[in-house]
Amino acid sequence: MEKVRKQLEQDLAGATSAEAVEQIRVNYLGRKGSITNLAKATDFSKLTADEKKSFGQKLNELKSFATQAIAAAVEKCQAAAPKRTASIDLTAPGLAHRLGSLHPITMTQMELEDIFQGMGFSVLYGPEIESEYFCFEALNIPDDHPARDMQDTFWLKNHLVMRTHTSANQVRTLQRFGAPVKAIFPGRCFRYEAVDPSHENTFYQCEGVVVDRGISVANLIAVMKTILSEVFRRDVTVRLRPGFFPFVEPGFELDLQCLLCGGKGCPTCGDGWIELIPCGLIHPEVLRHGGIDPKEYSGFAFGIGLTRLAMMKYGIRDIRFLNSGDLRFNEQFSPVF
Ligand code: FA5
Repeated sequence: MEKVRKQLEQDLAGATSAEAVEQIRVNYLGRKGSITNLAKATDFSKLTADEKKSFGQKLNELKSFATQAIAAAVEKCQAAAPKRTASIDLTAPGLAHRLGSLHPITMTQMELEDIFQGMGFSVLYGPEIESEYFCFEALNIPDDHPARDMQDTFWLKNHLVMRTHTSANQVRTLQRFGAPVKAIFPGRCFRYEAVDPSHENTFYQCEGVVVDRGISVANLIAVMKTILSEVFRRDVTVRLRPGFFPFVEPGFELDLQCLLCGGKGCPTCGDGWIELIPCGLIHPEVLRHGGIDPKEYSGFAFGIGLTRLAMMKYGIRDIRFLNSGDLRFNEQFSPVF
């Protein structure tokens, strides 16, 4: 045991790395190590009881000496090892976090809200699931009216519908705020549509109403012109033609010359024109449903095709991209935050 102990001390004195000390530990205390072997190589049957006891004690002392000496040697080696330099490169570019981006429809809606608020309009939001009354009846579209076929939609129980147009919010607004009132209500609409490059079953409109004394078509056209020049910030060509909607009289269709093909005609617009903003003077019957006296007040209403406006503004040729949920598409339009 004395020999083994001396040899161990010598070995440890010569070890200069933690790895070397580990090898020494295996050599002495491992399964086949010299200290372990001491017990195996001893024929205990030849020893007296006292000798066995004394041998056992000494062997235990040697083991604990070896364990402590090895631990101390490891510590010494670690302390002597050169300090690791920091592995952080402070000049390396940071990790980019994907923060997300705004959808082109959201950006267009936010921009419209901003512009209209600047002109003194309130921004209101109506329910997407609507009563038949607000979606049709209050807008002069009775049950058997052909206009209902033009806006076929998804019906729910209890005569509720997925609203086909944001016009559903017109009479809600008139009833709630009375006259005078100036408000827009952007939002999602739903129709049972054959989907193509310019028609979706789920799309956005931005409705607006202005009711006051002496409101005329001239006011309507002035507001529409201002909106278009603010949104596009360049000259765009529009045309105004008569349009029929049971809730306005007279009614107009304001079309935008397609900005994708310059009016030549393309798969998105067909004939070079995009139907963008139907509008007109609010029908007296609608004012009455809103609790407003048509002899005292008049007003105009418009329903901007917000999704199509976004397509024109951002040069999107197919409406189906907008609901695709494809981030590669969405991220092209949003500013970096
Ligand atoms: C209406 O929805 C009327 N409520 C608009 C209105 C408001 C008229 C106030 C008068 C006064 P229309 O069905 O034409 O009208 O739709 C209005 C606009 O929404 C269209 O010009 C078009 O730009 C857009 N739009 C309509 N259907 C779809 C569709 N399936 N996909 C994408 N955009 C659509």
